[in-house]
Amino acid sequence: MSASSGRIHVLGLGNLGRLFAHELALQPKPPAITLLLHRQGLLDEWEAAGEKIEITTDGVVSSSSNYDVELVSQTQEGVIESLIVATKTLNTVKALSSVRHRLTYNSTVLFTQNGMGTVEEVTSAVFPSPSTRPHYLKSITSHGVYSLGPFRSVHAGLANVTIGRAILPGQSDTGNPSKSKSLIDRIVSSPGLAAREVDPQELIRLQIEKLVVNAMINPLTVIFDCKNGVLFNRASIVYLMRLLLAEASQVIQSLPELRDDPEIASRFSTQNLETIVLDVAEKTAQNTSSMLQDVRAGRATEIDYINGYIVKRGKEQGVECNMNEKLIQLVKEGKVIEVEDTK
Ligand code: KPL
Repeated sequence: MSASSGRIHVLGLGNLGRLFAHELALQPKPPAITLLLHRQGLLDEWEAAGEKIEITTDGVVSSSSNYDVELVSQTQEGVIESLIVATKTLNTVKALSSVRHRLTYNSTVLFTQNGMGTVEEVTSAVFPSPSTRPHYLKSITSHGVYSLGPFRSVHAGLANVTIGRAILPGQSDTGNPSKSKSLIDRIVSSPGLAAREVDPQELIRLQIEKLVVNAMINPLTVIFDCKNGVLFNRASIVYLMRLLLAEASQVIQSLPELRDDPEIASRFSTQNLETIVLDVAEKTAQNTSSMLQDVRAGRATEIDYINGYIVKRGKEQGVECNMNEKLIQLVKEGKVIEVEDTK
């Protein structure tokens, strides 16, 4: 058996991929890091950027440069031990398919995406067989990062990362969990990420909370075309959010993976979820939500993995989600609604 090298590969070099790679590279004894670039144009941009990642925090620019880079191809060889996947939700299956042949039962894959359902989708499309499926980790990130151009980002909202083992609904661990410790330790010991590890059940609860926050703030900022902080100053939008939240709360409380959880009724009550959503909207008042940024840039949104996930799981459990379905439709139709009333 070959000895572990500790090398970390990063797939997806948008804001989150840059932040993770950069913070890992700034450790006093950094791991070897390989950036996986999925097209030639990105390699050209990497060279034009001086072969470094630049992150600006509070006006201070820091750069990191000791990376190896590889252009992803089906002929590229070498087992990938630890992979951080930071691609957009919609591109994850395609991106992972391109490195599938380099991942084994002993590899660890960390999913960093927003929304839910990607891990299940990747499992059926890329790793259908449990005997060759890598071990999965999932992280939830509340850092605010936006792009200044290729390989240059601003780390605006200093926040945190939560990481843990991702267990598929109704299943036990995938792959070999004993191999993931070194990646978790690396993430948790990067000061700029402010990361902590939680157990799989708490990870599910936190993922669902984040899903609900994104399912309320993101699409509502799209249809009302406003920043996060303005949204809930309007009584009619608060009312709308309560209807959406009531559906989400009912779906969550019916989920088999949470049904026996003693914390479920209090933690996922409509009232508690509302408190969490309003708190995040206030803390990120100056943000343009990621979904509104996508819409403005003409990109596809992740709504199918956010409100779409709530609707899908609702259908499985016999809970109707008409309001969330309507909201998805409005976002997809690109409708912007004007409101004038205030609280
Ligand atoms: O995660 C976010 C997003 O925009 O995707 C929130 C929390 C809504 C902050 O903008």
